[in-house]
Amino acid sequence: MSSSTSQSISLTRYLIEEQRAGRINADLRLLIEVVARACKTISIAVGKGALGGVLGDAGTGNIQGEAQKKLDVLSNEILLEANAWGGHLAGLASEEMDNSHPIPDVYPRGNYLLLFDPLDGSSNIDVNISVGTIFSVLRCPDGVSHPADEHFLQPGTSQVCAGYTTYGPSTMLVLTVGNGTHAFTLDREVGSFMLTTRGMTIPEDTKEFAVNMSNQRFWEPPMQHYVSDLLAGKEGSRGKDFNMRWVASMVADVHRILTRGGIFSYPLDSKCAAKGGKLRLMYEANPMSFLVEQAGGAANTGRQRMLEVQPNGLHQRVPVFIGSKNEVETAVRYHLEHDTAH
Ligand code: P6P
Repeated sequence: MSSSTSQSISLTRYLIEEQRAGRINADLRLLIEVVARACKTISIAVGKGALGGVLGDAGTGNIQGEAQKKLDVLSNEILLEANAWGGHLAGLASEEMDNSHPIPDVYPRGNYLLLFDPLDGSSNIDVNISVGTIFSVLRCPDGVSHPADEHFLQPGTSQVCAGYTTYGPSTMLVLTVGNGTHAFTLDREVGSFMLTTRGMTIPEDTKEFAVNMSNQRFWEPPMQHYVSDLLAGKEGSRGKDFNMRWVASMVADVHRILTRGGIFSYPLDSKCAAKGGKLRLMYEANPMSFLVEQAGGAANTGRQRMLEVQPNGLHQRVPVFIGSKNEVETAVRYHLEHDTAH
């Protein structure tokens, strides 16, 4: 749900105005412009589909134990190359790389750390469903010129910027630098991201939930109870009927929620509990949580505010409840009441 739309303001103008207001500096402005430009290149590659010769598996695997799609690898390379020479970064980390990478010594180094999932939801590419790029920006600790993995392990509250690009019917960049969440749509004829929603606002209540129901038998009891009450509809304790959506592409599901409300959950289940969850904290849950909180929503692990989780690993996984504030709080209450009673 948008509070206002703004015409003819490009991403560049928006960032200049944020810098003029003192909310970002020149290096962060350059970082965002560079990432946005890389996402335009990814959008072109994704948009070619079968005609681009980049569908299907790359024949390699990543640290997640997932088969990499050709577009996963290509998107990762596009973001690495785009960010190497600008002098705005000290290092970067990706879902597709085991460890973080410092900026090569041949280039100047900056004060920011960039983390990204270069192509989230890539299992959907071969069936032409929306996918996206998710990114998060942290400050490099003072005095650290060659950051290592541990320098990235900062809680989500330390983010200075977060965003995603969704490659759907239109290509959209959704961004926050801590002053609201704003949506930009790619004008393909001009090649610029144009501000189309200033101040995305998530309704505090919702009748729509997003979860992979096929995992129901593996969920913890509080999640079973919570979803059972959703499914009971107006005859049940919630007193209203709910609708369900599940794209299996976090960017698409979260974008819908930022646009019209809802709750998205990938809870603990007995299949992923040993890993801590399914979704990754540093470059999926944290950036999405920053964007959603800036739009008046909430994000939680079921037992803790997402942005306050102290990371213990670059590829750490967490359970996720994110979206309409009051619905997330309801889901968390089911978990806390269960924990108190047992
Ligand atoms: P499942 C995509 O692989 C992803 O990381 C998220 O984008 C998405 O929400 C989730 O996994 C889908 O998981 O188990 O439904 O395939």
